[in-house]
Amino acid sequence: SLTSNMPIVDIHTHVYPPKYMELLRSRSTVPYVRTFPDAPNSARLIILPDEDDPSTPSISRGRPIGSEYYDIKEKIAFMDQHKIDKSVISLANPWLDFLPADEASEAAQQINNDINNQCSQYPGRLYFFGTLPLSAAPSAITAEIERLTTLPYARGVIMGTSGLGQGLDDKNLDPIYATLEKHHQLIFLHPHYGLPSSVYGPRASEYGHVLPLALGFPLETTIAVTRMLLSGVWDRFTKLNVLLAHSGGTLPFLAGRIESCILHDGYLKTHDKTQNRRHVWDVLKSNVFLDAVVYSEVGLGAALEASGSDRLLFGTDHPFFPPLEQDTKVWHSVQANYDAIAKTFETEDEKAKNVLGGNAVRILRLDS
Ligand code: 5CU
Repeated sequence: SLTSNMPIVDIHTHVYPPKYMELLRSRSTVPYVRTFPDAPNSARLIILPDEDDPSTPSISRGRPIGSEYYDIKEKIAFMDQHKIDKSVISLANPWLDFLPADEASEAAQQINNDINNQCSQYPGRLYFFGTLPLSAAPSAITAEIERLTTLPYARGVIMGTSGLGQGLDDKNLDPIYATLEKHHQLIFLHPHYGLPSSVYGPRASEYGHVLPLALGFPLETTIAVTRMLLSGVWDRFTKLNVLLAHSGGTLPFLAGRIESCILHDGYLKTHDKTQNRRHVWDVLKSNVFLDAVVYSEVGLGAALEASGSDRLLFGTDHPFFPPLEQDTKVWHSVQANYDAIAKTFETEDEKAKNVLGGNAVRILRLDS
């Protein structure tokens, strides 16, 4: 808490700063923000690829969006309520993935300046992961990475899994990975696109957002990272650091199976792709950081085993997953992550403190 010597740091906490809200409000295709005639006073945020079905009643389309998404005072109030000393805020999905190439660079600059400005209002309490203009030319993307190093509160970048449009195993990303590696800027890798909606079956609309959020998101992350591994990203960029959302999706749990499938793959063997490669276990312990946003000590245990307690970082996912009951002050989603850490490190106070904040301060240089 604010009084103990080790701060509590939330590294998974989102904002839509004013410039991005302007953009969302100006649009009528996903992603967008709008009100519907039957509820003119409550705006809805429509961001996921399958949320825009016109047959869905407007009161359940997307999710409600209020000032907790863009008013930085509300972020600070949430932090105070939950005993969080520092937050590393990031633009929420889908970032700028959808913008035409000629608009992306300027939008990224404005949004990064906007968020840096939000941080500057609370020195020492707020830092941020920047946004990249991924639809622009690679030179524009690397220019923004370089520019971010001059913004005092920037501590890395947030990215989805689409990369330049073809995923994170795309060789055309090499200059971007090289620039990030050179400047010691980590990638906060976060899902957005999920899985094709056909996997959820014909009754998917009866299940709210559970299947895409609980399973689509983590599997998307797992697949993206496995593609990076298979394409040799970490063989070429041995110092490239990635912070994986939601405790790595299912990567810690499935790492053994991934290694076994590589070992038994005849195609990879005949194409000489299994020699001199770095193993997923090595990458998990050298290049990967995992957030502790998994809501249970079972998942946290897998993350801990895979990457070690010095690579786990507390997060909340605020302002997503608010309590559905009115007037609940402490969010269940946040408490579940606190409880999982407390149970996992019941007898290891130092490690608990590091996961809650010490690791973030060290890895993201939050004391400077
Ligand atoms: O509830 C959701 O849709 C989301 C989302 O889109 N992004 C996120 O980070 N958490 C929850």
